[in-house]
Amino acid sequence: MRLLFLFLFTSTISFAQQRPNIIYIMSDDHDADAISAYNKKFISTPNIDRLAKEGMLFTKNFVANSICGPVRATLITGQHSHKNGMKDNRTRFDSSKLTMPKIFQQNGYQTAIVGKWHLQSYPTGYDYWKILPGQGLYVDPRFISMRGDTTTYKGYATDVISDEAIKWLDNRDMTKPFLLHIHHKAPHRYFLAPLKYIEQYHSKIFPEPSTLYADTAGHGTAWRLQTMSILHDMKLCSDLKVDPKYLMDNPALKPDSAQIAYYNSIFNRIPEPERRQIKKIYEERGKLLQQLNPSGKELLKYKYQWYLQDYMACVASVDENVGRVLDYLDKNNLTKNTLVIYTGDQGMYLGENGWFDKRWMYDVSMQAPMLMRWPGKIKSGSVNTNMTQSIDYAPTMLDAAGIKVPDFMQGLSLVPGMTGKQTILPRHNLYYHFYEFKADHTVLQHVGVRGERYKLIYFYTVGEWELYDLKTDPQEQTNLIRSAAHQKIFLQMKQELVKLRDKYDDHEPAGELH
Ligand code: SGN
Ligand code: CA
Repeated sequence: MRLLFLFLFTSTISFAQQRPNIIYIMSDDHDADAISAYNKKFISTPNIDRLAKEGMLFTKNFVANSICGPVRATLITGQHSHKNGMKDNRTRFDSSKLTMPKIFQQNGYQTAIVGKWHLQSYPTGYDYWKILPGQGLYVDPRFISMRGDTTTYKGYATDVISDEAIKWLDNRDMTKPFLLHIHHKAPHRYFLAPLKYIEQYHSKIFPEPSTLYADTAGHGTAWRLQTMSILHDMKLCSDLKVDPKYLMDNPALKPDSAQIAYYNSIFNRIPEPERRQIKKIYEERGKLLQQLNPSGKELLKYKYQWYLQDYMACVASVDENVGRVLDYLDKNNLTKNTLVIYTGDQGMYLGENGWFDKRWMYDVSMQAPMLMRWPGKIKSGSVNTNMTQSIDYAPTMLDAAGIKVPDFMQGLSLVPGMTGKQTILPRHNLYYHFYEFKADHTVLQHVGVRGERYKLIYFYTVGEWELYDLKTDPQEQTNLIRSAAHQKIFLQMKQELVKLRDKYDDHEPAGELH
């Protein structure tokens, strides 16, 4: 009897070991340019880069609706927003839906999520969860636990999320394979890093994008309506931590009471002595503004540098914490049988067009970083240049675990491409639909299609089309919609768009696209 039990026990373990574990790490607003495996000009991220070195870098990974909650709903459903219902950040995700983590559970996996959730309803399908309420806090973050209570944890968000994820790994049921989601808050706005990284980054000078000083003249209504300009919309006191006292006598820069309150709420959470030390570093910014009183382009020049200094300092901490998780896998003999995926929820403007934030179908915000490591399955140092999309995440994870991908999922499994069995994905155009206009940064609703060479966008509430040639104009500055030479391409792309809308069953806005 004991022998039989031992046999059953060990065979359960070996069966469990055959099925891979999956760790999916997603940071908030982490642009590919802020990962050195993609771009070495801004920051060195040796730990995230390890995934590319030992695995695969996806150079053309895109989202379907460049905004937080919707990407997260797509992650767990494998569906476009109109199908999973989560069209914008204000929607409440219907947690009774069948989702990817639920299917993992049904197939004997242990499932867990720690960090940012942002779907308004509580997670389902996870055996364990600990989530940040809403956007969460950088310092001493609060977490909602499965019991429904909210507890404050001492420390910096990225460290605490990793601590909690590692704690879960330590206490998990070792007989089952696992699916673990680690969702960081950083480097989301208001870009607050730990002291050691603020010290490292506050004096760095970053290269300016060639479109930093671009203006909206000659562009469409959507460009005119957006409120995501670093010069006009990024806040000195909250986003860039300038002490209000340096701005009070300056009529052009004087903060309102809400900004002063925001500044105080950020700094009041930082414990001493760090608070004093961090304030001291940021004093340089206030003094500079007081002495030089820059405006227009000159002010933008400074704001851009300060934005990148703070953003990259947050990324440095994310990278350190990815390293901690990879070390844990090494030390616990888990590296070989674990598929590790790193993504950001979408791209992020780092000064291109003079902007911050995301939302647009332009490549800067539609592209999301994606790196994967799966020893023995993915060849180290490989690069995947197929156009992949957020609808593919769930099918890929299920397929990697040998679980059938349900028909309701709209994406493709990337496993054949990851394991060298397929070089070209059987899909040549990506569909995109953004909805959240009347909220932050006022980017108009749009639908569109991205092909390998051309991109067509339709801002349907104002009836304006944009067509870009991604080969000759990768920064998407010249709208070719009125170019006589491009009318044939316009019609072809329009047909592709109609086809994709049929394929994915999206009928909003109703009627023909004129
Ligand atoms: C907050 C930010 C916005 C950001 C949204 C959505 N403003 O409202 O800049 O676009 O979140 O971000 S802030 O003043 O509160 O920082 S998302 O990543 O959750 O989609
Ligand atoms: Ca985000």
